[in-house]
Amino acid sequence: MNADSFETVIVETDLLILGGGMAACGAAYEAAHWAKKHNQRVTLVDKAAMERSGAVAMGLSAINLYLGLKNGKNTVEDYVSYVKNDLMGIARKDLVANIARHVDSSVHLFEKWGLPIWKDDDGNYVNEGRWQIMIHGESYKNIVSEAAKNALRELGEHGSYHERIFITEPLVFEDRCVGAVGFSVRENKFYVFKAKAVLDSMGGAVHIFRPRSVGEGLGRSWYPPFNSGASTYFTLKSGAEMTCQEVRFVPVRFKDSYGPVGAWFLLFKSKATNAKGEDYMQTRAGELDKWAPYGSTKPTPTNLRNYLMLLELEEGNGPIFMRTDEAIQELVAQIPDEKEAKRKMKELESEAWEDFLDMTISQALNWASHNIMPEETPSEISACEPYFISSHSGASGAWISGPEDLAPGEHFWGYDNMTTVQGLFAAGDASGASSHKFSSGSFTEGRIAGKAAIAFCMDHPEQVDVSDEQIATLKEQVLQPLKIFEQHHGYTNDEDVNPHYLKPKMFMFRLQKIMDEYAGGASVGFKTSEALLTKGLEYLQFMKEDAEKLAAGDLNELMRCWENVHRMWQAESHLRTVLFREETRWPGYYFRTDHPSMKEDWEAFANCRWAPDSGEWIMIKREIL
Ligand code: SFD
Ligand code: AMP
Repeated sequence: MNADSFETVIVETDLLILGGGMAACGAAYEAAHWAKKHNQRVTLVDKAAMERSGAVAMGLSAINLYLGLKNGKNTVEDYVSYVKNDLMGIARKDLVANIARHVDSSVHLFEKWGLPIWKDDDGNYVNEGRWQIMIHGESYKNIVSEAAKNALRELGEHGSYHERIFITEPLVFEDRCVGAVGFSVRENKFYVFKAKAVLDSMGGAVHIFRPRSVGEGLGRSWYPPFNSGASTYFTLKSGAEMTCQEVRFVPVRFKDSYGPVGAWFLLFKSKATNAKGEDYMQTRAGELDKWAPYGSTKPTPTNLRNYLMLLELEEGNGPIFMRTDEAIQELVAQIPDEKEAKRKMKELESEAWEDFLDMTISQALNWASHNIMPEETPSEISACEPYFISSHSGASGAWISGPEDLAPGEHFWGYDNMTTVQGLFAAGDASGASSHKFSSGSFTEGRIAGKAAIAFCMDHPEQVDVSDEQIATLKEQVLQPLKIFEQHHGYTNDEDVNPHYLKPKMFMFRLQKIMDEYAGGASVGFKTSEALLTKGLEYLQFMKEDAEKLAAGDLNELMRCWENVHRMWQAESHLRTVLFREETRWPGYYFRTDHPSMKEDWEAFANCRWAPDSGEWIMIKREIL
């Protein structure tokens, strides 16, 4: 493929939304409303097709953030303290509260657009847990993306969405983000998007750590393989400050096919036990005292639930089982009438299968192929490899401005959700320290950011132009892997093995090996130390040098090259921040063997910034306000 044949396409807009997931859809929906009023243009760019892109591609079986404020059962404050406890004290209260106070209205919109939400006999939503409601959500993403597209269509020539364009680099001019560049994954086209404000909402990251699924299972993971660290790369390369880069998420899932556990624990009230049938949440409750004050909060923080399970495995008490059989039997036993009990059994069975069919279909296939009937057989669960997803129970992302009415002075700098770089906004998995926003909260945060970004466009009407020279350099850089391949591929018989270059797949394997073995991946029981991290960073520097030699034989491989460069930056910010925080605060996510307990002086945010001028990494400790 000839890199010189690429056409350059320039798109000018006011607000540029990067990504087409939950946050991006929320942003498009809200921004379109304000853009129409103020005659602004909105452009959205997704690497995939919006109707099935991002984490919600397969659908979801619950909406994990709904307060039901109208019913008066919960308050925003309740939610904020739940999130803060779950993250062992590390959360931005202003950001969490801002999402929580607006999220219900987003859920009501989803229902209006056609999302079927479970209802009880009185017409109320069926809660899975205190904050979660059940949905028939196989088509969740189709429904939400259609609404976002319609909102953009309503803007006529001022609104557009571009699919299958992979965003690679930010356009930065004098400390302001003024657009992005990328390429089509279907045609030989290099894209330049020039904008007044840019919203980074390209999700979190997977396949940075070596997955448990290797060999025949390669590519299977809990988190969607399409999200590969673009959000973090984009904000880092723009020079923005990042937060909580050490706070990865290790979900516990049904083993090997990554089926979710929430419905089992919360809706079906199931227990997880070791192989001897002991409920480790009971037998190991004493361990929680070591993690005071968070160990004693209810519910037990996610990472501590993981930790108790990991201790069982360390002592050789595996496998760990989700006791689906006991849970179903117990629910049925509560019904005295035999006929009614039979009906209930059928209902529970169908709900159990739907939970997987709505969002992790392969888990249903796994059950079917192993002759598992959940009402009769328990299933193995296990801790997955780590992911970066701040909208769930992780927290990594950009350090952003809070809302003026809630944020303490230092946490407000003009526009909700703006990063420390002018004109660059972040939402969903791209923004940090506001965990547990989930699908509904990410959409809501997108709305908040979209509205603020339009306000920024109004206040900064000047169109900052980027020089042709800068664009030409970026084009050269982005297409370089194609050139390298073209130049050298004839040198060997096997195009994948060549002394002049390396292919993205091998590059990814190397990154995963470093992260797994040195940064506390699944194969080493999530343990690491200063000595290991320092060695890991050393190896990562070699990788950075070798990244110059990445080669791509076609457009798909070009995308893979850049995905892995993005992953590498996410990995580096993670390694550096785990090293910076000299304590263990989330033992079920990672454990620093050289600093095995929580320290009072680390009840703080660990932030970092990569300085574009000098290439230096700056580590910053910030107070929790
Ligand atoms: O329970 C580029 N989540 C769940 N949330 C719920 O509310 N209920 C559930 O039931 C959930 N479950 C769940 C969840 C996640 C996953 C992976 C599973 C199960 C298996 C969490 C939500 O899904 C999550 O919070 C939101 O989706 C986050 O929204 P956002 O917008 O931050 O990310 P996204 O939706 O993944 O979208 C990312 C977009 O970016 C695009 N993209 N575009 C251009 N250029 C690039 N270089 C790009 N890189 C990525 C993507 O294509 C996508 O459009 S439960 O099991 O936890
Ligand atoms: P999951 O399926 O693990 O992604 O969980 C879905 C939702 O249920 C999230 O809001 C989790 O925080 C919550 N959750 C899962 N397991 C538990 C548990 N054992 N106790 C409390 N909350 C849980």
